[in-house]
Amino acid sequence: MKLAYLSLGSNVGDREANLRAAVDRLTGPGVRVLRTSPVYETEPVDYTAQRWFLNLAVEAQTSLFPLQLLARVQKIERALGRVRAIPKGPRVIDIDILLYGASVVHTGKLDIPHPRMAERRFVLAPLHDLAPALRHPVTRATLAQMLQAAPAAVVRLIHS
Ligand code: GSY
Repeated sequence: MKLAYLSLGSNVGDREANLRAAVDRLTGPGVRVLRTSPVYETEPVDYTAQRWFLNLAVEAQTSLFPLQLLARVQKIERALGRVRAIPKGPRVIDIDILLYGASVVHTGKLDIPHPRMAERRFVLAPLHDLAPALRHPVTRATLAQMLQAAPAAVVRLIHS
């Protein structure tokens, strides 16, 4: 069993309902959601001319291997109607695997820890709410340290 942390985001349609639907679908064979973070409204990064996102983080216990977990989240993204129209553009749901225990994974399909998590306040703020003392398996920085060092970006707490 591993403890995995995932980041979820939505900026199309009923963003909150999309997040809830994705969290509900995560629990299933081999995956149990233990905790979800508060929800944040966050300014878009990378492709900025789009609606603001709602983001949250999830802590889940899983017996799936990383690529099996990736297949599960991609299935949920497809089921909720994600279409990859514009790269980094609007999406009904985006689910990223951030951490998988203290494992480091590099395949052509998947990199864990998520390679851009240190630059993304929209990832770090909700993740920090779940596990402030957790350490990045490579840099050994705590999430509290990472959040403090992350580039400025607006992340607004919506509700717990
Ligand atoms: O990588 C996740 C999708 N995404 C987001 C997001 O979830 N939140 C914010 N604030 N900006 C984003 N840019 C992308 S791409």
